[in-house]
Amino acid sequence: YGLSSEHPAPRFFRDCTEPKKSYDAVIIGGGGHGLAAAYYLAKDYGITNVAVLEKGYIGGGNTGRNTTIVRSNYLTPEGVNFYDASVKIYEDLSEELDLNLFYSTRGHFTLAHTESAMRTMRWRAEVNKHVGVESYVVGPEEISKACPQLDISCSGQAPILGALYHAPGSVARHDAVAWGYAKEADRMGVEIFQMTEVTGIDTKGGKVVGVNTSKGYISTNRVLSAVAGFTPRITEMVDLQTPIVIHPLQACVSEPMKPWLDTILVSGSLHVYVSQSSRGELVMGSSLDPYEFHSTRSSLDFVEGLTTHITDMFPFLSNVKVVRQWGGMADITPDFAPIMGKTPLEGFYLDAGWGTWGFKATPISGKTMAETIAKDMAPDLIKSFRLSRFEDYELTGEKGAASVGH
Ligand code: FAD
Ligand code: PYC
Repeated sequence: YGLSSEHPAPRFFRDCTEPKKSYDAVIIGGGGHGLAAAYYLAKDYGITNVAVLEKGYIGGGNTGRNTTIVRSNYLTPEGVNFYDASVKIYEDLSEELDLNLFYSTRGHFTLAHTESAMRTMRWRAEVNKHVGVESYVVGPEEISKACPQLDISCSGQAPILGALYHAPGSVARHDAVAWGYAKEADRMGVEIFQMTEVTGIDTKGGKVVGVNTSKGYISTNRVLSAVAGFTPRITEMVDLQTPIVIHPLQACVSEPMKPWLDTILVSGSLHVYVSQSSRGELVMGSSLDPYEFHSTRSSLDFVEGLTTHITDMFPFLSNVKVVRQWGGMADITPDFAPIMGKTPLEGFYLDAGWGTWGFKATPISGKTMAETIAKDMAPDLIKSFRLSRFEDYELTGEKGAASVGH
């Protein structure tokens, strides 16, 4: 890009408005996953005649609503391997995308307040160690050393017995991840269309042949759906059944404070988690709302429940203000693992079921979905996430590692 008035330098990516008549691949959804898939299609496979169609603005879905925890301390060896591959990409991603993602390794504690929770922590620690990921069980003294501000008795409500400590646990600037992938995909020729909604998928003889959009018809024989909480609306367009249900997940931030919280803390029993962002806000969330609901509204009930438990852990925060709260639409699967790969419809690829856990997977999901599209075959790393596992009764049970309560 030049800097002349005819070719002004774009801030991050070109402002594409009129889609072409046809593309080699169309990606529905300009969240982190769709943009990462576009980036790796271009970078790893030289497939650049690609359109990313986003009905709102890029990163405006769950990517820009999440609480940015990146970790690989999962429960199944398949899950640990997959998320570990993502953590490894994240560690060098600012350099790769030439954009500061504020990736910050903090160490992640999953607190256990009961003996049964301790058992799950030991189980996860052993699976993690077996796969080569740095996680181990620690006692209250080690937790206090890492976070002296934490009341280990939780105001007498639920004394902490120990925790799963995961050294690589990190946080990042969520929307920068979407911007970085968009910027680099655009540089390689991918076209990104904001305010462009896919309204239908055209098929012929069991194959994808195009998409209808708010900006007209586009022909293509490869379509990736990467729309998280909107997945049922897209799968409905091609009569594809999945077991995904949508539940709201809410979060909030406090007013900014000087840095004091170095670690990421999660309490499954109190249903809360907290970290401090690079601009000083406490980033906090709790469990899924217990009902199916397609909405991004946030509630008083949420923030009251959350702050009650956060002040059990940190009584001195009782006068600190919550300054923003919001909701996202989490696409939940029965086994709390994603759905990735090919589908029975030729040329229709699915990246979904990211529920409350997909931000950390953005790089590796992009990379593996790009490979699936380029080769029309899913790599081994994501085979246990295939859609057909539900009819084969071969679930990949990750509920015990899902972080927030369910
Ligand atoms: P999205 O970012 O939602 O992008 C999908 C895009 O598709 C949207 O921008 C949407 O507008 C677009 N779209 C939908 N339908 C259409 C259409 N018909 N046409 C065109 N565009 C369309 N995960 C973690 O790993 N760590 C966390 O700490 C964490 N915390 C979370 C906290 C909250 C409050 C929430 C809600 C989620 C959290 N998650 C977390 C989960 C994570 O946010 C998601 O799994 C992840 O962001 C999904 O990314 P995505 O790119 O697939 O989807
Ligand atoms: O997956 O670590 C996670 C997470 C934390 C909060 C929501 N998801």
